[in-house]
Amino acid sequence: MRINTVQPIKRVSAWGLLMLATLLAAPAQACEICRKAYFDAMEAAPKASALHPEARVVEYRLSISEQTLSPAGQPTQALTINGGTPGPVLRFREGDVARITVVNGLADDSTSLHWHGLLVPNLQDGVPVVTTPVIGPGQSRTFEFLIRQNGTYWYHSHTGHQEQRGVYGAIVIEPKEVEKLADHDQVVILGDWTNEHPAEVQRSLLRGSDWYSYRKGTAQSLIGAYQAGKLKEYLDGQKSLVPPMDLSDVAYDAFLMNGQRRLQLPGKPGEKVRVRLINAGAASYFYLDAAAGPLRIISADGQDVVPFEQKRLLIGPAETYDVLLTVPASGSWELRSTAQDGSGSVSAWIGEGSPHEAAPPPKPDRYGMSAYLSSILDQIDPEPGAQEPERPISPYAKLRAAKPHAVAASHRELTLKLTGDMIRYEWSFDGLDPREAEAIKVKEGETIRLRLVNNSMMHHPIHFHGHFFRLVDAADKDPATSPLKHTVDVPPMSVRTIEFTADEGQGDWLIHCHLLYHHITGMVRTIRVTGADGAEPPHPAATHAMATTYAWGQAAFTNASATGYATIQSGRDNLYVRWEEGLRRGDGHEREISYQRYLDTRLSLVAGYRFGNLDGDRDGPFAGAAFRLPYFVDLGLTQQSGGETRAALAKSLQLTDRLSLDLSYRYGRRTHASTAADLRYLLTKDLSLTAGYSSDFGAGAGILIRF
Ligand SMILES: [Cu+2]
Repeated sequence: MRINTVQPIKRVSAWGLLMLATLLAAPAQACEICRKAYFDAMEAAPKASALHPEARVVEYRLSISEQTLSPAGQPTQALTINGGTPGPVLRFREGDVARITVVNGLADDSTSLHWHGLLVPNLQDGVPVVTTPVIGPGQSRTFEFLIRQNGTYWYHSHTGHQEQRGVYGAIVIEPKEVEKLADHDQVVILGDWTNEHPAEVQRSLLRGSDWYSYRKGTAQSLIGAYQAGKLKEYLDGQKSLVPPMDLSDVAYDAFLMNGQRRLQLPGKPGEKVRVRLINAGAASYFYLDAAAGPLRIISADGQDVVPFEQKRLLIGPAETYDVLLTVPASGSWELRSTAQDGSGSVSAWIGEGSPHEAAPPPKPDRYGMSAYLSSILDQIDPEPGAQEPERPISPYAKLRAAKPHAVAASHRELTLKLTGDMIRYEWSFDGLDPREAEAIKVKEGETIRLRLVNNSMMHHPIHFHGHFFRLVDAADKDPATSPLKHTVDVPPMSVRTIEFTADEGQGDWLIHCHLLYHHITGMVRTIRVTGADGAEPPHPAATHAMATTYAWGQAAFTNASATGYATIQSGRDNLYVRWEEGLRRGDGHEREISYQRYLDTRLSLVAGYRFGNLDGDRDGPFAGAAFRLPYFVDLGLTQQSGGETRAALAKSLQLTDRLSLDLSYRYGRRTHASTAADLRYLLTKDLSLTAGYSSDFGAGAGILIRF
C-alpha cells in the first residue's frame, strides 16, 4: 500500500521539477544569447594596457578545478584555485594594469570571478550574464583593468555556491608610495567550511530543517524560553509573527584562516604586525579578539581610516579591515576569530613560545532578542564616551576617512527594504523576486542616497558592485570624512544610509546581500546606470538569477497511517503533493496535488485537485487561500467542487530543542471535524520519531523521514 501511494507522487514531483526547471532556465539562457552583441561591442574597445602603455602589466593565471581536500579534517570535494583554497594572493601596486586569465577546469559547471571592491569597467566586474560572459567548462577568459586604488580586497566566484566550496582569494594593492607601518604584513582570510554540499545546505534551509540550530545549540523553544524567564518575550514574538533572532543559518564543520584550522604568523617581542583581515565566509560574521591587546584599525574595505582602537571587532561577510598589532613580549599571541553565533572559532598565533590566549566573546543569549535590539540602536547612534559592549556591532560609529573626500551638493533619496520570509527561506529586497523586479535606474553622474531598511531579524551585509559609497550616519556629521565602503552591515530591525555617485560608467551593477544563501534565494537587485539624459544603455536587461528551484518533502510512517508531503519551491511558487493514508481496515485516504502562490508572507492562493474517500470525502478540484495568523498559525480556506467547503488550522509548537508538537484541526461541510496531534522528536537531520493521535486514523507511533 505504501508503495502504491508514494510512487505516483514521486513521479509527479520529478515531472513537475523538470517542467519548472525548463520554464525557469529558458529566460536566463535567452538573455545570455541576447547580451552577446553588447559583450562583443565592449570587448572591441581598447584594452587597459593599450590605454595606459606606460603602466606595468602584472599577470596572473587562475585555474579553477575540483579536487579532494580536507579543510575540516575529513576528505571532501572542494573547488580550488591553482590547486588550493584560498587561491593565491594577487599583489599589485596602484597604477599597474592587472591582466588575469581565469581558466575553468571544471568538468560540467561554468564559473566566474568577481574582483570584490575593485573599481573596474562594467565588463570586467565578473558577474556572469549581467556584466561578463559566462566562462564555460574548459573555457578561459582574460580580464584586464587599470588598478586605480590601494588597500586590501578579495576575489570570489559569483556562480552558484562556488564561493562556499573554496573559490576565493585575497587581493593586496600597495600604494604608489609605500609607507612601512609594520615589521610584518600578513593576509588573514576568514572562511567557513561545510562538508555538506552547499546546494544541499540551501535545500535544508528552504525545507525549514531545525537541524542546524539544534546542532549549534541556538534553537529556541517554548520550554527553553520559560526556563530562561523569557516566556512573555517569546510569546510576544510569536504573536506578532517575528521569527526568532538568527545570527547564522548554517552549522559549519570548521572555521578557517587562509584555508587552515590553525595559523602561525611571525612576530618577535616589540614588532608590529599588520593583519589584513578579509571575511570570505559565505554565511558567517566573526568577532576578532587579540591577546596582544586592542586591535588598532587603520583601514576598512581597503580605505584608510583615522586609526582607532577596538577591543573586539565584528567583521561582516565581504568586509575587510587592516589592523595593527604589537607583539607585547615573548611567546605566542592568539588572534582569535569566533563565529558570531558562538558555534566555533579559529585562531592565528603570532610569534613562538608559550601561548597567550585571547578572551573569547561571551556566548549569545538566544532569548535575549530585545536586549540585543536595543543595544544595536544605542551603538548606531552612540552617546559620547559610550563603553564598547561585550558583543559589539560593526564599529562604523568610530570610522572616519583618513583623508577628506568630495561630497555631492545634492542627491536623490531612495529606500530599499531588506525583506524575507524566514519560514519559506525566501529573501528579497522590497519583497520582490529579482526575476520580477525592475532594475533601479540611476543617471550617470547622479548621486543617490540609499536608505537600507532591515525589516528582518538577521544581520545582512549589503555589497554594491563597482563603486564606493559613503556611510551616512544619524546626524551626517562631517560628511567629507564619512567612511567609504563597498559593503555595509545592516543589523536586525535597523537602518543604514549609504550615498554614492554613479560615476563608474554605464551598465548594470549588482547590489546584494553577501550571505550567499540569501543572495541565491533573491536578495539581489540590479542598479542600472543609464546615460546622463536617462537613455538606456544599449543592451537588453539581464537578471542575475541563480538556480533557485529546490524539491523536498517528508513522510511519516506509523502503525496507524502513512502521511506526508513533497514540494517543489521556486520563488513565490510551490507545487505540492500531500497524502494521508489510513493503514487499518476500513480507514480511508486523502491525496492532494496543488499549486500555491505566496503573495506575501501572510497570504497565499491555492488551487488543486483532491482525491478522498474519508467520511463524506470525494474527488474534485478545489481552490482557496491560506493565511498565516498570529502565533504562526496557518489557516487554509478552500472550496471544492461537490460542495465541500473546508477550513483547516495548523500549528507547530517547538517544545524543547528536539521535541515539537504539530497540531491540526479541520472542518469540512461534508467531511465534518477532524483533529490530529503529533509529537516529533528530532534524531538526525533526516529522521525524527513520531507519535500521535488523529481522529481519522487513531493513535499511532513510528518514524518521520525528511527527504
Ligand atoms: Cu541577507
